[in-house]
Amino acid sequence: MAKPESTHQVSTSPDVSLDELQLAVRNHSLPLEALRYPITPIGMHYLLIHFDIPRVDPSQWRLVVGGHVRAPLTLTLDDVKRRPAVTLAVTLECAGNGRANLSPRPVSQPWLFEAVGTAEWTGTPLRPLLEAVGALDGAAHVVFTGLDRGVQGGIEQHYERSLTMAEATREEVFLAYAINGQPLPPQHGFPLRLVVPGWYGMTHVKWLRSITVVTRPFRGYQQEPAYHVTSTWDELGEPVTRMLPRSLMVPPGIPEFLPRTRQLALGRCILEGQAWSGWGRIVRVEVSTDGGNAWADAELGGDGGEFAWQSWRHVWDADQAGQFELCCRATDSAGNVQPLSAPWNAHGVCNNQVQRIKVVVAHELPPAQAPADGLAN
Ligand SMILES: Nc1nc2c(c(=O)[nH]1)N[C@H]1C(S)=C(S)[C@@H](COP(=O)(O)O)O[C@H]1N2
Ligand SMILES: [Mo]
Repeated sequence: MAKPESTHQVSTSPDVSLDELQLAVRNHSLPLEALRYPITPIGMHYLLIHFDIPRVDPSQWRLVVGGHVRAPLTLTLDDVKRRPAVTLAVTLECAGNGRANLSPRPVSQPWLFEAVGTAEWTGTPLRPLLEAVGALDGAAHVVFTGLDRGVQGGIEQHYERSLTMAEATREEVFLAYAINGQPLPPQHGFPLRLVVPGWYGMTHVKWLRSITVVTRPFRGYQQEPAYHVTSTWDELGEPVTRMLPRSLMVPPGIPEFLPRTRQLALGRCILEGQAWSGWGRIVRVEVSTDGGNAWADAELGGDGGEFAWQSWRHVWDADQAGQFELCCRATDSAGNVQPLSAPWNAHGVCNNQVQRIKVVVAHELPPAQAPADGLAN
């Protein structure tokens, strides 16, 4: 196996490098206060783009569905839109979410906790399309290729990933051309992207140009060695698939500009957030106000749908002044519980360790500067 070059780095420095910052300013995360929306407004959804965002002329664009099939198809965007449509709320989370909390830090996009979003995607189911082209005997995998190109690990490539035929033909898998009722914006994969509910973000290939049925496992860079959980660069490890359970909290109170410590006045405080898992439903969310020693059950909110995050809330009686560390942790119906700290791995993926929020509770908030318009809020 060729060793990846550009990603074969870790940093022991607590500070991110300018190289990491270049990625971080291109690929933004969800502002945590956006957890208040069951469906993330488009510009608040996280973004991850490995190379450049392709500019696509929809009149020239085609989707080629072929490979080891009886009747390959070339579709225009209108052809895709004329097919049966589905709309589904799906939570997407980058597999590298949490990477920057690892030590040493694998050098890549330095996510903290918030590389997530939930959108209402509209598109056409994949299975009927695969049935229409008719996979031939021996067809075992489906490769999804994006229009975007670049160099990663010393290898020039299109962004592409595969699924087994069994995964690709699951009912909930579809090709999306709209998000929250709008055509996909360029950054989310215009004109068409794959959506594989429950799976980590790298699976949802954007700017699709082809879907190719193959007989052998696909070994392109983004499939292998990327997106594997391994503690050494010499072993491939286990492939990253579905999202591990995670819960996130809206930071309460008001932030200090830097370092974003929260300030809160004494009294009743509603802690709220969202939780999700690709392995089953969220059955429990617990909250701690002492850094993870004592836990209390949060109340689970309404059903956001099988593949969308679930809201939760908990009333905290902040009746003591002082410093607190708030945490929350989710448990899914498969019995997976979010860990307080997750084992280190070389690519910095699947780190679902609990979020920690520092809060200072004071008898009163520092005196507010009166708004210039004189209107008190
Ligand atoms: N073609 C293409 N598809 C891609 C990517 C990419 O760089 N190119 N990034 C992947 C990764 S790693 C993630 S986490 C998600 C992010 O999707 P979003 O930017 O729409 O939130 O897209 C995935 N699909
Ligand atoms: Mo990602």
